[in-house]
Amino acid sequence: MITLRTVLRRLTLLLLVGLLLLLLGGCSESANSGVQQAVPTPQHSPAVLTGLLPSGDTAAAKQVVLGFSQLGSESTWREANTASIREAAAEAGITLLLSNAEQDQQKQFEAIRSFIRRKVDVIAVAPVVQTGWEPVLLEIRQAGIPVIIVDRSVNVEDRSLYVTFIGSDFYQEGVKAAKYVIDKLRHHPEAIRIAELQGTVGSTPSIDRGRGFRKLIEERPNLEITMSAPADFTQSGGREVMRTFLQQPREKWPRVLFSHNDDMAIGAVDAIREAGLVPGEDMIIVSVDGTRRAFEQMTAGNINAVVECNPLLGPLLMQAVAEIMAGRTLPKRMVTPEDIYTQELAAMEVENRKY
Ligand code: GZL
Repeated sequence: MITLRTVLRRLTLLLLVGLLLLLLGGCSESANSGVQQAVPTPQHSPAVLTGLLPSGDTAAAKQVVLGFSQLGSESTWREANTASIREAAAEAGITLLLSNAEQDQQKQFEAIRSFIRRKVDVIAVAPVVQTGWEPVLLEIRQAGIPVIIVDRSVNVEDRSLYVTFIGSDFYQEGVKAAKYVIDKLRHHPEAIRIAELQGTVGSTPSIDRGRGFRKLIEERPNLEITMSAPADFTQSGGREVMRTFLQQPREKWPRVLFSHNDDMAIGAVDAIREAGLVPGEDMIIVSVDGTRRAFEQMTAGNINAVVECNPLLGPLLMQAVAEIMAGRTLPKRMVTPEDIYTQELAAMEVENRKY
């Protein structure tokens, strides 16, 4: 016969067991909510495999879509830049929507508005020129999409319109080029005329390389920039503008060429040779970028020195995207490390060039 006492004892036991189970369940729940559980990494999310997203974040990891407005395909540098970004996106498992604006800022605006309509997770922009970006950056902000500026910079009052700017220190590139020229001609006190091939007018690299170069040259009374014109960072542009420089009377011909990029310098080499001069000897040539083609020209003796400007920004860009998607902050400025190479080093380095 079951007494009341027995019933009460069994009910109490049941209650205690239920309470215990409830507490254990609650702990594992709070453990889940308090600390990210290391869930098994799904094989399809390379972002985690490449360390872009710590495994603990895989619960938050989703197929990230990056809209990238590339300014054009004007040079060897640009082609390497685009390839680096495509490869890094594929490796990171990030879906890349890439639009080539063919050096037309309006086309960049159109591409960005299409990214907004498609509600991408992050927008990256390589701005063809520095000015005119506030309106479209405000549209992106109103859409609540984070922006990364890549390669070249934008002139905006409100720097909160973008998360970070990933690119080179172009002013220092100009300074390095000038230091090379000053050192190369240190035993030449006579008046030295310098020609300058500018890049795209209004672009950060052209503005800042020119400023950095002039800062040092202006301190040397015997060095003067006597010819300067834009050639849009293209090889054909460099050849055509150098041809016009050399249509001047011979006594006005420059002794030095400072070219804002390798492609224009390589085009200028053809024009210099057509005029009966020996490039690299009759005309000292210093350029910027550090492409394999420029190293080959240095090895051949046609170009004297090249200041490196690294186009391989893909991995850094994808890391920045991953940080933003993980809710972490980034420095406003991320500068790519660079060097300068001369003819003496070119033969050893040429095979190492990745672009
Ligand atoms: C520099 C980049 C410039 C390169 C050129 O970061 O914007 O544009 O120097 C390229 O070769 O066309």
